[in-house]
Amino acid sequence: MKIFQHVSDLGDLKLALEEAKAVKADRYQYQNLGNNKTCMLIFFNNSLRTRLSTQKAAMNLGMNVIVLDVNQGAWKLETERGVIMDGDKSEHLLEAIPVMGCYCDIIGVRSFARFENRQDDYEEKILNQFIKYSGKPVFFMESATVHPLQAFADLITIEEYKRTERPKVVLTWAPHPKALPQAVPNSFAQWMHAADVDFVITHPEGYELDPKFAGGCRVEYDQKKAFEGAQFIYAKNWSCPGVTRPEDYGKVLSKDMSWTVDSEHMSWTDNAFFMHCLPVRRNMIVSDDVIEAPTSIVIPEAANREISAQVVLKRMLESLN
Ligand code: AN0
Ligand code: CP
Repeated sequence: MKIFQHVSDLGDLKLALEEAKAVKADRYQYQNLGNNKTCMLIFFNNSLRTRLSTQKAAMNLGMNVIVLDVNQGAWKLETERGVIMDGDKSEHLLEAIPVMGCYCDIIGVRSFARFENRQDDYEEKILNQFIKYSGKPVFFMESATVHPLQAFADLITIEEYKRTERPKVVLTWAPHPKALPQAVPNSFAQWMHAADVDFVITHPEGYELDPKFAGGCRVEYDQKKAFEGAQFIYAKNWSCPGVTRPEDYGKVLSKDMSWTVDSEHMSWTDNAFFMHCLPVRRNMIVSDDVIEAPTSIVIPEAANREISAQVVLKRMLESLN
């Protein structure tokens, strides 16, 4: 595997889930696979889980790890070609990327949506430059439009906790004070559509996800109806994807607190498990009692980030020549 961006990059999803299970059962069985190989993690944005779980996964495989927070200590980077660099940016991404590629065997990059220009974000302008100019396999650690390591961990978690063969899984929008990217819901929709689950998305009008990711997924605008019979509630805020009104891209269209997942919401479900990728704002997205309930699986979900990262790194190591 040379790129990890979409669910299709894993090939057969059932096989990938079996591999995840095997890795979890003995996460040190490949501890020599990554000997003398270096994993570089580049962060343009903050992180707790991705940073720690991916380092841990790389170490389980015997890799060396280098982490760079671009905004803390590196030169300020220009990303546009043709700019006269007479401002505060000392280096261009077009030199920085191949230089980073010199020092590693595999690169992970986190670079969120900037919300300046929908087309730039949805074309994955930054990550595609890493693919083109680093000369190394690249895995996405939340880009402008996707967060595949999260979605893979989410699917592993659903597999572990499901009580029926084909559980009902609901992705629900919930309110948040600031504009957040669509990467997590985009990937979650893409992965759930590919998985063997009964998947429903619910959100206020105007929050329709891009069909590139959620095409073919069922949308139910009535949150209560969507929750009925659900075995997994996956809450997440996202800002306007700008599908129907491009001028609204990245805007907060609603802060409707009736969408906050509380115990009344959970009572509409089939005793559902509560999931969220974290970090989560309590009593905006989810009430204290729901996230603290025995049916909340946010911590095992986060724990599975180590497993999803390890499967991805293992496959990338196996395809190095
Ligand atoms: C980010 C987001 O919503 O995409 C990261 C989630 C994993 N969340 C925040 O910025 C709070
Ligand atoms: N869920 C997730 O990716 O968390 P971090 O932003 O802390 O890495």
